[in-house]
Amino acid sequence: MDTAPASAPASAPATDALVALFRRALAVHTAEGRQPPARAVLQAAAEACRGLLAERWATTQAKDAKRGAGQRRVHYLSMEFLMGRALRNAIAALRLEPALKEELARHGVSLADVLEAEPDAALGNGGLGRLAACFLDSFAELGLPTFGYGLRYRYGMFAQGLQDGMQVERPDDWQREGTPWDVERPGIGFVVGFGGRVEAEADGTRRWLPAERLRARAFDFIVPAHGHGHVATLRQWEARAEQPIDFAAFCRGEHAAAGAAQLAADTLNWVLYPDDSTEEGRLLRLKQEAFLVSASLQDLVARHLAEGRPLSELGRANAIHLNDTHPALAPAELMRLLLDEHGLGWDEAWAITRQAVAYTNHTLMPEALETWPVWMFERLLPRHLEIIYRINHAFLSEVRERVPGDEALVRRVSIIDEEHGRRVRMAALAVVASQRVNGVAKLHSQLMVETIFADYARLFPGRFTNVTNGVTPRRWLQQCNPGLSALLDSAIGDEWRRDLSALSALRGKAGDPALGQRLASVKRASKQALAARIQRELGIAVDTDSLFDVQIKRIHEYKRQLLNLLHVVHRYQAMLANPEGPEGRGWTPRTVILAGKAASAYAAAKQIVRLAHDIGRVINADPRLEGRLKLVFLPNYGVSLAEAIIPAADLSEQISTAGTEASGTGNMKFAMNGALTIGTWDGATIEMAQHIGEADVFVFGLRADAVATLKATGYDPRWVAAQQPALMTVLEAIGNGAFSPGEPGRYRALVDGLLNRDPYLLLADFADYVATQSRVDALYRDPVAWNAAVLRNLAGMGFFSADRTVAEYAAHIWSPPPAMPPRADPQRNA
Ligand code: 26V
Repeated sequence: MDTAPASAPASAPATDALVALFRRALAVHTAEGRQPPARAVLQAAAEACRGLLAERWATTQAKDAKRGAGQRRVHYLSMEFLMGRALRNAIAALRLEPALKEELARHGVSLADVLEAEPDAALGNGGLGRLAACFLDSFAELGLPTFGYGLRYRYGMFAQGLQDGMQVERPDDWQREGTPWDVERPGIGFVVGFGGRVEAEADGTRRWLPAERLRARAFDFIVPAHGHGHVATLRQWEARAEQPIDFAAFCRGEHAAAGAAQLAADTLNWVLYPDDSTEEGRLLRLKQEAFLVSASLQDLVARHLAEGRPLSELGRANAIHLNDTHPALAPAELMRLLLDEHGLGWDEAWAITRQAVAYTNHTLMPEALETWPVWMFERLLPRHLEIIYRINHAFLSEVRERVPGDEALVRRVSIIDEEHGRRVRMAALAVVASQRVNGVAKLHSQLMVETIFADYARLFPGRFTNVTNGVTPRRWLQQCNPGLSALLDSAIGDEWRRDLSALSALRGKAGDPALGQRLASVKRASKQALAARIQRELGIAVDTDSLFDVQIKRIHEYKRQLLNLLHVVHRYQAMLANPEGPEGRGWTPRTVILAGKAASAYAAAKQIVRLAHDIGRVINADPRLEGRLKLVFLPNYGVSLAEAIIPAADLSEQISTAGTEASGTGNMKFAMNGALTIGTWDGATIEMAQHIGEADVFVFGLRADAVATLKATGYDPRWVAAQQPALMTVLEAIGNGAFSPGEPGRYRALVDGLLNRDPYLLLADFADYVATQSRVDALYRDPVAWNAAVLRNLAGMGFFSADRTVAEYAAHIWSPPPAMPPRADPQRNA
């Protein structure tokens, strides 16, 4: 891997030049004599940074274009990039903070207010999108030749409001006041077709005549490295109609009809997929995926040719990475470009495609495995469907040859599912076309080849591998937690800022009580800041000496926010029944903090949000608790809210049913910020425990093999509950309306669902969870021991840097394949 810097961080004269640029921009955006509004300052700062970033972008591109045979350019295709805010990262990377602060002081503006004025770029749902954003940061840091490719959604992930505790979704109009970071690329645009028909030419080649043609326009977001001048690019596509206005119709006075084509194009860009509950919604989603893939691959091919490289080298010089199956049309589109636009033969085109493509799976949830009805392909992507049929035909012939006589196997692995009304299985296409397929944590990668991809793993054993996730320590430690970062610098030096594995030096110092005390005071300051925010936004007073117990992530049944709530209700009941606490030792005060969005069509998840609110309302107002238990649901979870919450957490809840959470990445962010983890033996939490030492992680519950056995042998949740009076009391209170007195039956169905089915085994894990929470209480009462455990946690977190993750991808997945054997391939495309 080449990590040679293109240039150093902004030098002193460069900083002066940036400040001058900033002043000029600010003068333009500010009315004479007035204090500039935070938004104008943000705009000016972004403009100043953007100039330097654009220069670095040009230098980076020139260098990457000349890369040798040992290095490929990586194209990371993702429907989601959860970038969050950009200003703090940019000024950290450009070492601009001191100069900017000084400049702002002259205007009486605080940098903190300016940072808060920036809207989040929330173009993602959750972990998968945030991982893509962390990877961009590491792409830049490692100096890899890369392009991230996504869509420029007009509205991001919906904004979550709470009305009477119920989630309401509002559009996230994040571009309302412009997007100061985007660099428009006027020269770059591609036509993407949809629908129409395919004709056979006289020479046997196929010609696609699309009915609709959209133009993809490029907007670049530039991601700086922190240690040097290399940058990464996130190129996001926006759709425009080829003919934005039907002029004749307009002149006839048919104004709406005149704009219909542009409206159709706009619709494609409007929203990030919030749910899949309607057929129109699903069609639009498929169209978005095809648009992303086609524009990105046309861009790739054009750049490859512009670099003066032959098409035969395309797969060796370029990697195409599929972030889950959402861009899994890529192999079909690349085949189409190579066959129909560039005249290659099938075998050569397929060899190139196979060399280039790799795929990461991010979930084993069966409902998340994308399939599309064949009729949708016929309607939108007829040429791609032909190509997929031919890929499938060749693949199934190979299967029949290698495993003769097993037609059941053929049906199971076919890219076309014939049993549910003919559907295209996108994961099958991705697996068949990929050089490598990886999971995102060891357990997940193992379960992946044992369950959803078992047949493919037997057919292609060398294809499957694991790369455990990581997060960028720049955003998730240095920037969100300057207090802890300064403490680390003074305790072990600042090498950890360049190489996170240097955190291991803390292990030898974990027993130092003075260091523990300094750690505790850093934590206290973060908790005070969060408490002030909770007071301001929700009017709830929380005790900053209480244990901050945090679960923040998408709301989903498998993540078991409901198990957390069962514990809260149990604790509430136990505190009332026994005010002196277990064995008269008193109750360890706790503030339980939840945040997360429920998919808009996911009724069960929305009920959990409402229940959290209802329980909080009762508990927070009960004077008998004397403030020793609070439950807070912070609305509108997103990257920036996470950056504020995580440094303040004492305890991180990672309590998914074992075997369901592919990796988790929040778990890593918490541990890097000095929280201890209570968690199941699931996802990357397992590897965290192994790196930290199992004694310093609160592990509980059934493991994945026990979960599978219990389910296979017959799980009876009602029987489990009947054995545990304390659990029964919790369920009865919720089910009988103790937290919803105005509507006692509100949670009856939810409780019945647990007693009758409980597919995520909450009741089976309840007792161990509660017992483990008591162990947490006990350790918290001993600050010296707690702080030592926190330090040992930090010491073990070096492995979970996205820099390590991306370096593993570069070494094992994106390394150049051997040269292709020369092939005589007279066959043209067919
Ligand atoms: C989920 C949803 C839910 C709402 C509707 C739209 C939509 C679209 C896509 C998905 C896919 C979820 C896949 C995902 O985010 N997986 C997460 O990936 C993380 C990064 O690898 C990993 O840490 C998490 O464990 C895994 O859940």
